[in-house]
Amino acid sequence: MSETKKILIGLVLGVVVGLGLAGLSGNVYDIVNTYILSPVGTVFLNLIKMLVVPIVFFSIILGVMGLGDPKELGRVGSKALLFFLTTTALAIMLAMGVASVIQPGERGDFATANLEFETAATDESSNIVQTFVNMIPTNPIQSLAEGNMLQIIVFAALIGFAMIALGDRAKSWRRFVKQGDRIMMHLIHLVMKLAPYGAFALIASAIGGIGLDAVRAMAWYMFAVVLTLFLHATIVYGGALLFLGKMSPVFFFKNFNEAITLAFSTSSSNATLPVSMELAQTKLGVPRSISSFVQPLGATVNMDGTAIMQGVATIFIAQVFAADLTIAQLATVVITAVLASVGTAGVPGVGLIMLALVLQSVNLPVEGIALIIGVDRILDMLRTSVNITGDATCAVVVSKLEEKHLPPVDEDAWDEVEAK
Ligand code: DAS
Repeated sequence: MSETKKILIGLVLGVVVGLGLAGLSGNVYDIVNTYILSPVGTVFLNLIKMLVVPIVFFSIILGVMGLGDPKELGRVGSKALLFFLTTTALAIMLAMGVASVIQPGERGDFATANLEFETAATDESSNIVQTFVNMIPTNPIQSLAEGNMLQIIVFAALIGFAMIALGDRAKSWRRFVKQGDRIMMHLIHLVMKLAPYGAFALIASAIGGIGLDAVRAMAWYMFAVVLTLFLHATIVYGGALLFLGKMSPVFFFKNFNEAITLAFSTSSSNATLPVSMELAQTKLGVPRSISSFVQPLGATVNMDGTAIMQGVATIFIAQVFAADLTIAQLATVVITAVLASVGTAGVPGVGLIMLALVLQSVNLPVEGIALIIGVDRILDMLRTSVNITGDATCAVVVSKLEEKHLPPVDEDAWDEVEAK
């Protein structure tokens, strides 16, 4: 049985158990979650996260060496950034359109909700210039230790360029990096054997903790988010794959679904990176030199699913508070959401923090987040799946656009024994 099928079985069982727990008293859920679900889910998540930094680090070095030319990296990076910013802007505009039609904030009584919400937002993430300046690490060991993805990308890319320049004088380092990458990828395969159990525990814990009342009260809001996520993935990504990537969307989703189920289980783009990069390279034909740069960059810079939640949530909260947004304010929402997503890591729940920034940008009450926080954990799973799908779609599109520029790479030649 395929890994994906095993994970899906884990997810289905987790939903059943989660719904069962949601119907029982809070004490039962607390006990089961504290002593079983949360530990199992956290162990699985931590095992994957343990491998993300070394895999991304080794993979980018090898990927940059595969490009062979800094100008090529500049071309790949600019195409990827253009794709990311365009699809994120499309995502949030689609979301605001769907929310304006469905009107989730007009359906249901939200006056009783207790609207206390501490804004944990920081202004740095909305300052895009600062974000790019901060990409340069002052202490790369600290960047690796903290998992600062953008700084790791810069540090690893510079090492890759140095190894290109050093040529045969860096042969032993090339072999070390290649072996390191092989070891990490083997470890990921070992950890992924636990994925069905981890997926079960994570979704049972999420659904059991939500409670069915919150889902009922927020059904229209959730419907608007899920519908927009589906439309964006099928229309925007499907169209990009077909017309730009020259790839059948059916082929793409058939070969990438293990990464999508992992993103859904973990709610973390970063944790899904090792699997999503490997599938892009081995199943979707994306060269490592493109995949290892575009997907880690996308995990941090590109969050279309998150932008969709923010678009729907902004309209929903505006409706609940009877605030009419002007065209200028809607444009501000689009720009703020796109910029806020640029410097934010792909980890669980980060979209909600960025939403505070978006609401503040148009003077909407940030307390409105208290209305949606109860169902956000489930929506986070779905939007993270869209986030990483967008990153992989970009990698397919850029590799198609770049295929005539990419030099042939013979990584096995790097393993040859040093000439005596
Ligand atoms: N969980 C985030 C991610 O990993 C997305 C979000 O919080 O919206 O992409």
